[in-house]
Amino acid sequence: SSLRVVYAFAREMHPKTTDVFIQYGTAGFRTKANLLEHVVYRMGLLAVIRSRVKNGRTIGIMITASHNLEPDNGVKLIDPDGEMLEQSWEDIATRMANVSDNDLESITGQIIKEVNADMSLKASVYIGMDTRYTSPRLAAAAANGVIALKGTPKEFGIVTTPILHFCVKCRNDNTYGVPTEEGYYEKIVGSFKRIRQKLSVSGDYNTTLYVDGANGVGGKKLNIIKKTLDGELDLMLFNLGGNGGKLNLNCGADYVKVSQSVPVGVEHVPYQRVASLDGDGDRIVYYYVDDDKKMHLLDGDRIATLLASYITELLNNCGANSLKLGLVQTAYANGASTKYITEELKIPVSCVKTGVKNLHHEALKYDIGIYFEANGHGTVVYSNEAKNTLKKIDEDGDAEQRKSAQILLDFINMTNETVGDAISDLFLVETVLCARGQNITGWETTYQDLPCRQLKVTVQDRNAIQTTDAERRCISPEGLQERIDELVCKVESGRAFVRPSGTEDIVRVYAEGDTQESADKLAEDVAQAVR
Ligand code: NG1
Ligand code: ZN
Repeated sequence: SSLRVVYAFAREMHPKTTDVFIQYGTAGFRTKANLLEHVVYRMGLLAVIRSRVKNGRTIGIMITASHNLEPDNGVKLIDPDGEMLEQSWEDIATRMANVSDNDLESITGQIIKEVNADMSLKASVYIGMDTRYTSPRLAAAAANGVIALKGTPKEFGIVTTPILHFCVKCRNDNTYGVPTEEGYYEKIVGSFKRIRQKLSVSGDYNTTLYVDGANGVGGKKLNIIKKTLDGELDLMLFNLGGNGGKLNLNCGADYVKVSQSVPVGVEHVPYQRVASLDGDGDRIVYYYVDDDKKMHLLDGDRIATLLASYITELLNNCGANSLKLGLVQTAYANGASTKYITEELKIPVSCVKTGVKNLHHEALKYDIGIYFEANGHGTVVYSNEAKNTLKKIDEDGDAEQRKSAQILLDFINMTNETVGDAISDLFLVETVLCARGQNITGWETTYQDLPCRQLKVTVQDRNAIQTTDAERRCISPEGLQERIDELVCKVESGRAFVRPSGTEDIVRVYAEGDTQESADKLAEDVAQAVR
């Protein structure tokens, strides 16, 4: 049969060359790039099966290892609404990835039966990749997998992860936009320009923004966008991948956030705001350096509170107070941000387990759900109810109400609701700062972060650590939580937790305290307790 040929082809073209077990984790499969070719080929097969289970709707495959260094790569699947792959399929993906070449045919057949896929249907798969030199080869393997099961691949070449999510969503729901890179610019950047025409640049806001592109795809795309801007924003782009700059090496959002220091490759002018992106353009943090060259970080929590307060203001102005707005964070959210949201903004906040899919799904429970990881991955999602309410106000409201409703509708259009998106988030932040006539220090004064520290600990078996309460407490190994409690007690405003990473073979330690010294010491003491 033709399937026979397919599997023979797999063995020859994309053979499994390793016996190391690989798991579909929080960010799909991620490991050294040279161990991934067979995995990606098989994800091509699986994407076709998934597309058929979804009645021929388009599925996405993104080749990226995000903020990891150049030698790594990864692959993740995108579901029809532009969301992360449904959780129950993660195990199926893991089975597909680990089966031997000899058993690939029978396991694939078994899975097709289990998920009840009608293999006579059409199947459509969108494939995108980041700038890694190993990505084109992997994207080709994915396309081969799609073709093998008679699906139709469409390759987008080098795109940010959120651009691919956006295109998948648009292909399956044409009310959302046009499923091309240009369609993305048209919607996101077009809305930004439209809003700018309604606002005036005033107060302390300055249109100059520096950007650290992490030597990845996000900076490259901003370079395209930059040429279409008309003075609304003056982008000064750094770390675009030229001049020997290495992807994510001592630069990018993850580096800035975790090391709490400025990236290499960026010119630093005191008080100039800088946006730092990660390697695949789905995370963003802001920072500036002061006169003493001290870095001030405005992370994902800070972006979330900025957006939440602005949206709340617009909702009040247009009289749409019945819409329920909520914020979603993880245990990594700075305690000061949670306090500010609850006590000052008086917005409900929930805490979920690390991993974008968890945040996204929790956010969908609100009419307007704002979710951000402290590391800068996040977005806002709006229910149909919210969108319809605002459209109605735009038609029936008084002049003041209509004005706010229109700004909010543009704000929604500027948002990539499918997933956290550095480019979209950048335009959202710039819009709020402009609307408020605020500079980065003005934004910073809303609350003061508690000093914090993140550490990585290498252990024999990271899964020996099991957690509960949205990862804020651990239930095994025995005695560890008691020890952490003892250490936390000794620190003013102390908080600490540990959890196994879903993307690296390490345990992550997080600690907060009233001073940097106490946070550092608490993190070190907890790390010691884990070792
Ligand atoms: P792990 O390695 O599970 O901590 C990291 C990030 C997540 C998420 C994923 C996917 C932290 C502490 N963790 O997960 O928030 O972004 O990568 O990229 O930042
Ligand atoms: Zn990323």
